[in-house]
Amino acid sequence: MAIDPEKFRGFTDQLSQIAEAAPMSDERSKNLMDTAIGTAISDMENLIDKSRAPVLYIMGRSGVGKSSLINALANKKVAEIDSVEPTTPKSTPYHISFGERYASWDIIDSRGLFESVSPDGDVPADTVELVKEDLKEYDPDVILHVMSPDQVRAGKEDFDTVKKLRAEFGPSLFPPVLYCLNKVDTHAAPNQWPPEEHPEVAGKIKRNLDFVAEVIGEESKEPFESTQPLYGYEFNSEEHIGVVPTFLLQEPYWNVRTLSWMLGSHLPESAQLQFFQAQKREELMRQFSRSTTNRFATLAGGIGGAPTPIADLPVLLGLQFMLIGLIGGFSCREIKAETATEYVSAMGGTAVTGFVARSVARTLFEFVPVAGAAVSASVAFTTTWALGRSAERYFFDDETVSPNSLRDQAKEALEARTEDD
Ligand SMILES: Nc1nc2c(ncn2[C@@H]2O[C@H](COP(=O)(O)OP(=O)(O)O)[C@@H](O)[C@H]2O)c(=O)[nH]1
Ligand SMILES: [Mg+2]
Repeated sequence: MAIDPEKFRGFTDQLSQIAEAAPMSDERSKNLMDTAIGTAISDMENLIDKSRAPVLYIMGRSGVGKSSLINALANKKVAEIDSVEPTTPKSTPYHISFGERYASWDIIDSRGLFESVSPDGDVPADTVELVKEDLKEYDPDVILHVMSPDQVRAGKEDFDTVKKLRAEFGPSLFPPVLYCLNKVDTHAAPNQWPPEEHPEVAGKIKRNLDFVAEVIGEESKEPFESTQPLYGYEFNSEEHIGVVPTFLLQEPYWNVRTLSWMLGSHLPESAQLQFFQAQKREELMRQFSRSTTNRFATLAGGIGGAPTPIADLPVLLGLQFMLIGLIGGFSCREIKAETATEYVSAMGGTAVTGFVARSVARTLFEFVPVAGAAVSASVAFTTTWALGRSAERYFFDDETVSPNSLRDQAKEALEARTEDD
C-alpha cells in the first residue's frame, strides 16, 4: 500500500473535523482551517493529486549496463541484460507499472546511440535525428548517461555528442543530464570490495568522478553526501545534475540509493512521488517523509515562503494530523484518518480505534507547549517538526518516541532553518 491520490482526497476531507473538535475551536478557526489546510493541500497537490509517471531517457554505449540500471532502479526485472543491440540507433520504450504502489514509470532505452558516432567524433545525422525525435515524442524529465570507467577517458566524443545535441536543441528544451559511472568494480581486484573498505579503489573511483566533472566543465561540484565524495557529486548547474558511481552486476548493488535520491530530487515535483514510491526502498521514502516534515514545519512556522505562522491552535492540529497521515502513507500504510489516529493514540497512551476526532485533537493538543489559543512561530515549527519525526519513527521503525523527547532536535532544526533564510 502506498499513497493513492484518490484516498488522499478522502483523507483531506476529514481534516476539518479535527479543527472542529479541538479545544477552543470557534467559527474563526473553522474559516482559518479552510485557508491554512487549503494551502497545505495545494502544496501537496503537485506531489500527490497531480502525480504522474517520471520519464527517464537512458543513453550510453552497448554493454555499459543500461539494462542493468533499469532493473536496479525499478527493483525488478524489466529489461533484458546482455541483449544483442541493433547496430542502427533505435530506442526501446518501457512503461513499467508498479500496481500495488500506485506508480508507473516511463523509461526509454536509447540503444546503440553512441555506436554510430564516427571515429572522427562527428555526430551522424541519424543519431541526432533519433534523439530529436525521441525527445519530442517522450519529453523526458531527465537523461541518464551511463558509462563505464574505461570509456570515461576514451569517450570524449560521447560527452561532445551530448554537448552538441544540447546546443542544437537549445538549453531550455534539453533535459538535465545525470551521469552514471557504472562498473566501478573494474577498478578493484576480486577481494577489494566494497570500496568503503579499500581506500585504493575509492581513490580510483573518485579520480574518475573528478575527471567526468572536468570534461563536462562543472567546476562547482559538491559531494552529494557531505563527508563522502565517493558516493558522487552534485553539480550546481542547469545542464548537469551530477555524477554517481555504481555497481550493478548483481545484488547487493552498490550506491543505487544515491543515484535514486539524486535523480528523484531533480525530477519535477509531479513525478517525484511515483518515482520514489515504486522502488520499495524504505530509505528513500523515509527521506521523503523528512522533507515533508520540514515543509510542514516551515509552513506552520510561517518561515520561508509562508507569510504568517499558523497561530491558531485548532488549525495547527489539523495541519499536524495531515502530516501524520502523509508519513503513514509514505511508509506504505493506507492514507486515511484511522492510520493517523493509530499513531496519535499510541503517543497518548490511549487505545482509540477508528477515527475519533475529539480524542485525537486532545492528544495532539497535549504536545503543544502553550497556554491559550495563540501559538508562536517557533512553537508552531518545533511542535510540527517533532511530531513529524516521531511519526516517522512510529511508522518506519515501529517505535514509540514521544514528540516531547524530540523537542531539542526540533529547536536545532529551526535554528538551522533560520540561518539559511
Ligand atoms: N562487472 C560489472 N558488470 C556489470 C555491471 N553492471 C552490468 N554489468 C554486466 O555488463 C553486461 C552488460 O549489461 P547490460 O545491462 O546488458 O548493458 P547495456 O547493453 O548497456 O544494456 C552484463 O553482462 C551485465 O551483467 C557492473 O557494475 N559491474
Ligand atoms: Mg541493454
